[in-house]
Amino acid sequence: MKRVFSGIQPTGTMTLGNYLGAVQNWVRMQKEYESIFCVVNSHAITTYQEPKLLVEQTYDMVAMLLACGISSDKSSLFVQSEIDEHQAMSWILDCHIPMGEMERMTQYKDKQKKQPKNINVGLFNYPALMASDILLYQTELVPVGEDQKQHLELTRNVAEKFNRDFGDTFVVPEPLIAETGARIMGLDNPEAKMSKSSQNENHAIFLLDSADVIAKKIKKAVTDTEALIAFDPRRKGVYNLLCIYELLSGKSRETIENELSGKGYGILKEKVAESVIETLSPIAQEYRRIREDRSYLDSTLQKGRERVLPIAQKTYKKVKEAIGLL
Ligand code: AQP
Repeated sequence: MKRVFSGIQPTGTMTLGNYLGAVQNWVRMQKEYESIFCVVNSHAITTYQEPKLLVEQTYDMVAMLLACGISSDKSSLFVQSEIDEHQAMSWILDCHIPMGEMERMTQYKDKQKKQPKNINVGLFNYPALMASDILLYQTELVPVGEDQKQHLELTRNVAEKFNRDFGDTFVVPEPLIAETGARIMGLDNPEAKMSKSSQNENHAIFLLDSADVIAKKIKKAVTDTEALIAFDPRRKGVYNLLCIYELLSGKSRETIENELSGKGYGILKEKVAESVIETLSPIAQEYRRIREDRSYLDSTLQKGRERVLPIAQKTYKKVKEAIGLL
């Protein structure tokens, strides 16, 4: 089986974007691949996190992944900070990533524009830590959203450069990007991707939102004045809603266009809300059950850590030897 690795930050409640763009695919992948999934809490501290809240949000995310269908038997699920080799490897990769390449990363530039006062070196360096997460496990495939494609390219570049300079050390990973769902956009602003940490209350659907809240947020979603229902990526608001409906209903684009032809945006929004509520309510119910049981969460994480630690240690040792570190 090919090995996949992916991660999610515990920076808030999982959004529909995280679910449709990433986690739903991870659940499917468990059957086909040797799967390693990580709650990347060290990535989360690139922006300030209240310490006690970060601990709780880390457990929240683990419980949410399990509620979505990540299985501790089929996958290895662990928390990034519990394996020190991630940070250590990141420093070594830092020393092999050209400054210019790091400076080109668009996610850093976007975040820098949004909050120019709170920028730290860690945020700039985020892609090196992400590369170390992936390369430590000799990952073959990385299921990433469109937004992470550039970071994966950097990971591939540093792995290839390292292999050229020091001999074959890393597996060079390939991206796995789903056709739809690659990028779910904000309901309030279909130009920006849906994010956990947005401050606008109508921006994202969270997996723990009640049915009423979901319906209200979708009702307020930005559309346009054309009142024409068709999968046209240029009409971003309507396209985003249709993509969400497509992914959740499992219907083809043609079927959806026929079903909604001649109907108004009100009906479209009702259909989207129904499908979102139908998918999310059993997940929220399962989440509440699992989240209560801290010892189950701890033992699941322990099991995941024990499985992946030897892989990380082996790669890190190989890398140190290759570059002459005692
Ligand atoms: N809107 C999205 N559409 C599709 N995929 C998405 N992902 C995130 N947002 C969308 C994918 O979810 C996985 C986990 O993401 P993350 O939590 O590690 O970081 P992120 O991409 O920064 O997610 P957020 O929600 O935007 O978090 P904040 O607000 O904290 O920065 C990744 O595979 C990502 O591609």
